[in-house]
Amino acid sequence: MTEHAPATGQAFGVAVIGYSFMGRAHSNAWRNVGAFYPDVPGVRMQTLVGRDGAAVTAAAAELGWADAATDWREVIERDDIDIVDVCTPGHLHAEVALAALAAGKHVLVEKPLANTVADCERLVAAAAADGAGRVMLGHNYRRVPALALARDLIAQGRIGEVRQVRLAYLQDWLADAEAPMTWRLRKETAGSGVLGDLGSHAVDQLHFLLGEPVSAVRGELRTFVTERPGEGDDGALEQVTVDDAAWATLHTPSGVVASLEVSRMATGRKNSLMIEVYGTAGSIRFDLERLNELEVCEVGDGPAQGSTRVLVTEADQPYVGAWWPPGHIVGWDSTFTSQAADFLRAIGTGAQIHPSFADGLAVQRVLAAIETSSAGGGIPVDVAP
Ligand code: SOE
Repeated sequence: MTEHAPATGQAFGVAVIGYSFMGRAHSNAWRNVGAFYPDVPGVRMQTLVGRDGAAVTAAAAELGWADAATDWREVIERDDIDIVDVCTPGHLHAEVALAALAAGKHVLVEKPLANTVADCERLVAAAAADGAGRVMLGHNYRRVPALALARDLIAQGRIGEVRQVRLAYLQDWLADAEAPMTWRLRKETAGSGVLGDLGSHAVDQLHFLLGEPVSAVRGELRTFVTERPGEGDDGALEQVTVDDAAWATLHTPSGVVASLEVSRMATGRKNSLMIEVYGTAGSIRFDLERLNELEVCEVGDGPAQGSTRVLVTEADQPYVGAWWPPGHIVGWDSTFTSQAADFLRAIGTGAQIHPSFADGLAVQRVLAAIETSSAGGGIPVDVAP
């Protein structure tokens, strides 16, 4: 298969590995991308892959896939598959993505890229190898119109020199101590808890909005509920081996200082990624629970000085034109569709796409440094470039 053309016919055959929450969100994106982005190469929703044959067959029919399979190794070798979309638990990301790259496929991986720095480094090397397909990391919030606009405003200097950033990604689906174990609560499958799950999004947003890496951290991890009912019928308690909440102070080479707070026990917060960027000439505030809105403050004078609520729904604003008329807001799901469109466009043109695997490695190095700092009682830790 040449880099930019489907192996068979005029559409790229897609296989999604995994059919839980992210598998469903990605299926929705592959199903809708052609309708909202007719300019990108076409896709054929070929195969949905999962371990339970009956369950994945039912999910494939429900989500619009041509067929279902239980053996991802067989699927990624098929000639009718051009794109492999990895939506498995984190401990399988590297194995599946490396095999798909070796098979000459284009590869999209859900965040975080992998559970360890070493696995991320292997993926970066494989993606750079001759003949590798295009790759992309699924930090979908880069495709929220308000956050893409925020990045543009910062890059244009509209809030001046950035000094201070506040990041908090808060959910509460684990606030109940009786909420049962899942793969996300075991280190061997998730790598870490909320730090990798939600902290990876927040750190990637810091990199995205500022255009520079994190160079040093101090951090603390906390597990509030150390054991939960297991998934078996007997309800026996199982040890939680990952973090419930994490805090960190992040430093950048240009002198920006950011605070990071992530939790999946923040009672009342359902999916609140709050970002505040404070510059010398203004500031920006965003909350994912109000994802169509951006609060912008540009220092001025006169009686109207203050913050403005911008409803980011104008066709000339990032990632809006493909959707609806002004004021007809988009949803969380739209970010996956816009992400799929950018990936397909990059496959068609051969252009570099972000987040790349190198972007994922940069995030993982920050997360690993936070864990090292926490283990040392909050000591300052430099982040490898
Ligand atoms: C659960 O915390 C979760 O589904 C994350 O895994 C996703 O990355 C985030 O977008 C929504 O919440």
